[in-house]
Amino acid sequence: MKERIIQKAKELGIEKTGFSKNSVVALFPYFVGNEDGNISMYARSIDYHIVAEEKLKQLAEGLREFGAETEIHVDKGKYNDRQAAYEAGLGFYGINGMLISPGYGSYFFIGQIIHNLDIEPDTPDDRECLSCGRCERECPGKAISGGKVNTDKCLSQITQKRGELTESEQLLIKTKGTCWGCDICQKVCPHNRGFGTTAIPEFLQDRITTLKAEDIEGLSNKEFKEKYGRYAFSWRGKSVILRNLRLYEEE
Ligand code: B12
Repeated sequence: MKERIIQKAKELGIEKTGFSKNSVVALFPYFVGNEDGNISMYARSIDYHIVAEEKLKQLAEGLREFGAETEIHVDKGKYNDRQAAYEAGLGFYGINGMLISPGYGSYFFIGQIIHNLDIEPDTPDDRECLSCGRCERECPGKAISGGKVNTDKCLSQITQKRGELTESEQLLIKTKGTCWGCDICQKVCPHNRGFGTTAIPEFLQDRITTLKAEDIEGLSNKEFKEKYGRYAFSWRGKSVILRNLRLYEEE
């Protein structure tokens, strides 16, 4: 059964599939090479929720042929996607909190199909992070320490926060020039070297790498959703991104 599921996943363009206790876990690599921009790399193409859910829907049909009940989850609050992928043998933890998978580094999304079939789980990958400490040293908010990420200090989290930012938070956005997310702990990571670009076509198309305040300030919320609603940077709405852009465009 495992082999048939893995084979079906491959036909759908999913190269890495693993099995945790109650889910089929799939990885969706998104690295497209080095490009400049002020949007984090994960949010530059059509939203990964849409892309992964579509592929997992088709894979779930295959599981239902074995009589399974299935539920698809990509990035949903109560499910720990990294833990599921770790248990399914698809990667190991970096000290930056990221799950790292040989061949993809940490530039991949994780999706799961929860099911009720009796499938033997895979074994976790016992490789380890080099623990070189570059991510700790280079993290703009000094959020990484002792293999844990303090999310309050994580720049990705700060760019996504609603409302008023503290002065030090504003300074971080200003100096790093990001309007959404942060890639620094991944960019400096030696595990993220020496592999090719993603083969998932949706991640290569319609890319937006940079936003300017003038692109969005004249738009109503509805127009913003119409123009950018298919991108993962849009879920917080227009005002959060505009606030971030204005912080460093004012200079
Ligand atoms: C909330 C959230 C955020 C928050 C908080 C992140 C955080 N570090 O907790 C914010 C907005 C900051 C964020 C940022 C990012 N996120 Co996010 N996020 C999530 C979400 C929705 C939940 C994460 C969570 O709270 N998990 C619960 C905690 C307890 O688990 P954890 O984060 O894995 O931390 C534990 C492990 O690291 C474990 N651990 C550490 N070392 C070891 C070693 C061993 C051996 C073991 C067993 C365990 C272990 O200990 C930690 C505490 O228990 C998940 C999707 C999901 N539903 O799982 C995506 C997810 C984790 N995010 C993802 C991504 C891509 C990002 C960003 C790269 C986006 C960006 N470029 O800005 C950054 C990365 C920041 C970072 N260094 O972690 C991907 C990660 C893919 C990957 N390769 O790891 C996920 C899985 C989404 C997805 N489905 O693809 N994220």
